[in-house]
This record gives sequence, C-alpha cells and structure tokens, in this order.
Amino acid sequence: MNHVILEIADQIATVTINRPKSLNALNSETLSELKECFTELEGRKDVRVVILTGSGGKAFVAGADISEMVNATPAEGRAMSLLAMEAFSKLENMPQVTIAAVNGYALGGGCEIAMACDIRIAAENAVFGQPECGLGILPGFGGTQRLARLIGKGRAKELIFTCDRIDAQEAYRVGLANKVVPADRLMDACWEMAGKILSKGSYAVSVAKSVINAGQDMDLANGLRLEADAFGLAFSTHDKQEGMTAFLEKRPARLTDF
Ligand code: DAK
Repeated sequence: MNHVILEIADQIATVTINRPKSLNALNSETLSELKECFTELEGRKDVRVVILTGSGGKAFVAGADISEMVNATPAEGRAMSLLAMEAFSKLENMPQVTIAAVNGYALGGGCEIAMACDIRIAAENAVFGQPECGLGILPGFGGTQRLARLIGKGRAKELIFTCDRIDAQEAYRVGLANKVVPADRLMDACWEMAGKILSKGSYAVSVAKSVINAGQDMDLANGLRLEADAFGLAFSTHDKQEGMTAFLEKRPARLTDF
C-alpha cells in the first residue's frame, strides 16, 4: 500500500494515513487502500482495537483530495462516493473498537472519517470543521448525518453552514472529541484507552458496539428489543460465566471471547 501504513502489536492495529505533503487528503487510491486495510482488519481475531491517525505533525486528514475532485466528472464523483461509502461503512461496523487519534486538521472528509470511528481523542492542536459549503458542495462522507447525531442538529447546522473551524477544546465541549491531550501524549492516550477496553470482555464490547450502532437507526422500542436479544445471547458465552464467577470468587476474570 502506498498511502496507508498498517502496524499491529498487542491486539492493537494502528492505521496511519500517509500523504503528509497533501496533509493526508483522501484521494481515490487512499480510499481504496483504506477499504482494503479495513477488510483485512475486520476478519482478524488477533486485533481488538484499531487506532486511526494521520502522518506528520500537522494534520489528521485535511479532507477529500480537492486536486483530484476539481476536474472529476459526475461518474467519477459517484465512483468515489461508492468507494468511500464502503470504506467508511467497514470502519464504522467492524467488530473491533476504533479510535481516531486526531493529530491536527480534521476537515471535511477528515472530520467525517473521525466521526465514523467509535471514539475520538484529540491532540491540543486538532482543528475540526466541515468546509464543504465553501467549496460549493456539501459534506458527502456522512457529515450531515453523523455530525448531527454526535453534537445535535443545531450545532451541526451552524458548523456546516458557516464552515467555521473549531479547536480541540470546543470539539470536546460539544461532544465531538471524547478527550483532549497534549500532542506529544496523543498516541499514549489512545493506547491507554485501548488497554482499558482490552481488559474488558471483547465479545461483550463488540456486541455493545453493534447494538449501539444499529439502535441509532431504530425507534426506542425496537432498540430495546435488540438489546434484550443481544443481552440474552451473552448468557451463552464463556466470558459471562467466567466474569461472574470471578467476581464471586473475588479474583480477576480471564475474559477470552471475541
Ligand atoms: N486536498 C488536496 N490537497 C490539500 C488539501 C486537500 N483537502 N488540503 C491541503 N492540501 C495540500 C495543499 O494544497 C498544499 O499543497 P502544496 O501547495 O504544498 O502542493 C499542502 O497540502 C499544504 O497545505 P497548505 O499549504 O494549504 O497548508 P496551510 O497550513 O496553509 O493550511 C489547511 C492548512 C488545512 C487549513 C489548508 O490546507 C486547507 O484549508 N485545506 C483544505 C481543507 C478543506 O477544504 N477540506 C475539505 C475538502 S472537501 C465526496 C464526498 C465527500 C467529499 C468529497 C467527495 N463524494 C461523495 C464523491 C469530501 C469533501 C471534502 O473533504
């Protein structure tokens, strides 16, 4: 892969988007490589947390590649959209927990790919925004939907209509970032959170993720029904037996299901 680096250690995969000269802008080749990478990761039982970041100290991802889009035909735009949809959907729905390590500009498609992750940890120098309306387009990698779900309709509309950029603290205040840390602690902070998640039952975490995601598109009654079904299924696992027995025996649990 030319623009994506995949490293795996201790059940944690780090995926680095590596086009620093273009501030890691997403062109078709990069989207295609991300799709390939997420396809590999979703099938790997030895990976339980995925951290997504950008290379260089300046940007997470500065958006879709404007130099590629400027002369794109409608057919090429459609192809790019379909490719991105597949890649983003894999990222959002993979069984692993995904953490965006936002190490600088997360604009347009960059903000959108961060929002397709489960959790966003922002470096103090992170900048979020949806500048598409200033380019004569609108967010097209899910921004109109995911931003409104994360921070509410009113704030999402303001950010999208004004193209205002917000810093890491403001992103934290409105709920777009889960946490803000000094830039030189960003990866450590992601690893610490990953470690905490890895110490829990991976099967339970993965099913909780899928129920939360599916519930976003359901009414409450159906979401609660889905939760009840998934909850019942958890009673068939080794981890449930081990977790509860370990509690009663006052010893640490050895949770292994995934
Ligand atoms: N695309 C291509 N190149 C980019 C880029 C981008 N999004 N962002 C930065 N670069 C390139 C710059 O052109 C420059 O290249 P050289 O001139 O050195 O060759 C290099 O990266 C460094 O950038 P700057 O010189 O501009 O650096 P500054 O520090 O001055 O400014 C900045 C940093 C991040 C504020 C600025 O680069 C900037 O405003 N970048 C553009 C941000 C932006 O508007 N992003 C949103 C793009 S639109 C679709 C669905 C969704 C989308 C598209 C299609 N379909 C369904 C088909 C999504 C659209 C977007 O994301």
